[in-house]
Amino acid sequence: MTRIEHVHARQVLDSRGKPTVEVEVTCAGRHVGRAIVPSGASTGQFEACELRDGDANHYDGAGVLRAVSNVTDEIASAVLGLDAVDQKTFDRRLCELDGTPNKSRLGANAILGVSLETAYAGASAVGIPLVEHLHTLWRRCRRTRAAATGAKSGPVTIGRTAGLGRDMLLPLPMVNMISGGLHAGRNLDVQDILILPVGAESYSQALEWIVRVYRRLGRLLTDAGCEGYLIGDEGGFGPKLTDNEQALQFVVRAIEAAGLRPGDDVALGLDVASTHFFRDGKYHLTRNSLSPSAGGSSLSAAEMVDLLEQWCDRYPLISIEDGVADDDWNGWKLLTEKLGRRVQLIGDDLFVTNRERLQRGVDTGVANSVLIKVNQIGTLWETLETLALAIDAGYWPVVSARSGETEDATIADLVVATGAGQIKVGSIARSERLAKYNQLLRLEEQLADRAGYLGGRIFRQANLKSQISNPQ
Ligand code: 2PG
Ligand code: MG
Repeated sequence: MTRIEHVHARQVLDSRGKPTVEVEVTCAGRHVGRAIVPSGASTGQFEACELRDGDANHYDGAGVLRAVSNVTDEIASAVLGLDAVDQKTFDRRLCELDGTPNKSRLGANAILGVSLETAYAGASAVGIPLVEHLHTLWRRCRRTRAAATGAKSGPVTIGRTAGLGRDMLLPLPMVNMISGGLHAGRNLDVQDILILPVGAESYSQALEWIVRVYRRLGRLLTDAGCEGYLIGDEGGFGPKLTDNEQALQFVVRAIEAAGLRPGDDVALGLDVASTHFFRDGKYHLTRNSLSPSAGGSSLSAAEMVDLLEQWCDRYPLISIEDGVADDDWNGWKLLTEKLGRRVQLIGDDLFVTNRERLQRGVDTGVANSVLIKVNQIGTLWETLETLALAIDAGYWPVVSARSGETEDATIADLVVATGAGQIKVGSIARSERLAKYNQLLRLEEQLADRAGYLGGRIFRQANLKSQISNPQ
């Protein structure tokens, strides 16, 4: 048993210059790394609560000094002496101490910092790298779940999720090329136009293709007079375009300019983040000129789904996140009925990494994939539990960063350790993004044959790719 001896926290800044919580734990007389908490801009209303000071004279109210003192006072006293290796008991203690359903008393930012940092302490106590320790925790979580539910410890849906979640896997990266929505001053309605290098044979090859496409895209945008050098919060280009669909066309052209085949080598993904333009039961699009048949700029859920279907017909799209809003369960049902056999439908704002919300989705047949963000739920163990539920239910997990990030690269180790199969951490510009991509390169080298790579085969297993039509 390795007991927590000291917990320290401080306020540091994230990639948008916004304060966030950094935590350090001392075990066996030494510091063991540090964890820094990320923060979203397009946050879902059902996420765990991020505690901000609200003092207008200090970082415009965004300070986290209360969260920091919650760590150093109440949380530190409660966890001193606990075993750093027993993450489940540790995280339960944190949840009980907070006592609210959404961690609003102590703050999910305070709690997550301590939870993640304890994983570093646990790894150091056992004397193994973080990724190995997380893999042990993941296996323990799946065994616990299997014992509780009577389910076999392994994917229940053979074929669709074969290989996912079983062993360590380098992930298929889903990478932001063009940023819109809240991440780029609402230049576009859609928040992210992403690429998935499904034809790459390894993680490092995937990364090289991504960089190639990104560079070609910058040149194409610049040549077209569309500011191919301005970048959004996550490092994707933030051009002022007249239409959402124009962004898709630019990315397809960039893939071709990179000498790669749209669809077969590199497919497209979207994070529509539609919750953020959903009001009074309508989806209010401001950049929709190319699709007038979809019914103008204020669309019903059915028209929104039709628009997404048209895009799937015209472009090699294989993944759509938050195509409809986080509380539009009927819209989600419709979307899943129309496109669920054809594309990956990711619930982000919809599920907020929350087991109960994901279970509702599974029970009602809504979506087929879930975004996993550690700070949406607030502890590592709960994150693992949601991942385990997703894998058992045949939902593809995509581990994701936030738009406000730091040099903390824990999620790179997490995605490999759990074999989740896919990761989304923004573009390949900005160091808080590269911190994760580079850690994955290290893990690829260090783990060698111990970690597999399914890459785009995840999609082939579901026979999705054969249904993707070529772009015009
Ligand atoms: C998302 C994330 C990351 P944010 O919507 O998926 O792209 O954005 O962190 O702002 O919620
Ligand atoms: Mg999202």
